[in-house]
Amino acid sequence: MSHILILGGDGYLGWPTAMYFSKRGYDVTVVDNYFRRNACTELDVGMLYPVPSLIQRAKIWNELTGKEIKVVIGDLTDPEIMRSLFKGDFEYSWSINHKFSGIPETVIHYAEQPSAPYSLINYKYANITLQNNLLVTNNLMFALRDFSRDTHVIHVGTMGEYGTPNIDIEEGWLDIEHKGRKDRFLFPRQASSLYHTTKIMDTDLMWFGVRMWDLRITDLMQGPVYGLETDESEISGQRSEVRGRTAGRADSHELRTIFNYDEIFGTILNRFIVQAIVGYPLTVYGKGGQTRGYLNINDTLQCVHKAAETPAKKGQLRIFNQIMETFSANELAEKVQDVGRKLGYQVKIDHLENPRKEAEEHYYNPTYQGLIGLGVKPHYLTDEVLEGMMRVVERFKGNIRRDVIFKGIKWG
Ligand code: USQ
Repeated sequence: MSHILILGGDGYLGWPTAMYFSKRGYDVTVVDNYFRRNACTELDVGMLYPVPSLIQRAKIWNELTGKEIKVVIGDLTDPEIMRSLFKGDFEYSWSINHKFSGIPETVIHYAEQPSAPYSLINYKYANITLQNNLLVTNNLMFALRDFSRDTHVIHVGTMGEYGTPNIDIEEGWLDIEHKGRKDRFLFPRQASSLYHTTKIMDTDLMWFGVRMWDLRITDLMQGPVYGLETDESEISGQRSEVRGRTAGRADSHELRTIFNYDEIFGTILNRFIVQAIVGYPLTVYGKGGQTRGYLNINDTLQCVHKAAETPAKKGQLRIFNQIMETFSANELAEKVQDVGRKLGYQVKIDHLENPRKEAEEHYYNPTYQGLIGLGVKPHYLTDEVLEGMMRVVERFKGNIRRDVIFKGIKWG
């Protein structure tokens, strides 16, 4: 059984990824320090529903499927904790037999502060973002150098590394001809937040590790993700039935991922869905021409799986653009408005003064064929998908806090 280590296994993507691989027969270990949950508590931003601890979720998963997701609670900015995961001299926070699964064949690295607005609240949050993201990545590079150069790392980067250049965006690399000579370089990167800048720096650290130590790394340049259900999270409905409760009640989401709709940790489409349900005018920033590449959370899982099945070669930094389609903020708002209206919601669209410093009208033409070439089958943003999200969110309407939807953290 292939051992897969998921760094940041409690987060929006980490926990669904853990269940996805566990269901497919991988031996899964997750590590997390509850950074995201603690930040949500500290900043009082709320979540759509309460989520059991990582340890509780691993126990529920085991109860339902008989499968084991091993849990380590620890802070990966501590190099000794990172190194212990490769040496085996650590304590599981939860596991059935507490037996080391061995050096992982694959590491999926999500253990980062993921919010652009968080990184620009003030210098303190900027420093937390820089320290967390860069130390975790650097600790991982050195652990690989010292204990396991064959392990394949899948890192989730961001399309925001490229910014919005006035030329087509390639998948990671650009061939340059200069004064009659040619070479291949990382595609120019110019992020508009400090969070996105740490992802550029991650790419540079990993590219260094590949050049110096022949590491094998896949960097996935992901766009904003939407969605709250995956096949595996829906198993939890069965548990409610087993317990004699009605499936679909508020207790049937125990394996569902962390879902934020606030300005700091919520991404645009997830936010718009919640706003539509609670009658809050959709918060389009500025002119709304900001265009990004989007993907369904189920496609994140497929992409990471395909990347794991076909690892990068030794000494290769392989980069894919992980998006399935592009939309402007206005297009997303109009889609949510249309579907909301069909469901009986009066959805208004607002254009707020943009708290961010970003181009509101720009050229955007990224290439994103690589992952589809590996066999990923995209889920597109259809009316049915939007309706499905609204149907889930409306069950938790009573939990939605209007005061956290927009605070206006200024970037400029
Ligand atoms: N936007 C609005 N209204 C909102 C929220 C966002 O108009 O209420 C606009 C933003 O101004 C931006 C776009 O929507 O132009 C996307 O914003 P977002 O908050 O959905 O995404 P972002 O801050 O860029 O970050 C998110 C994730 C991050 C990931 C990134 C991918 O939080 O972890 O790396 O998406 S990307 O955007 O491609 O860099």
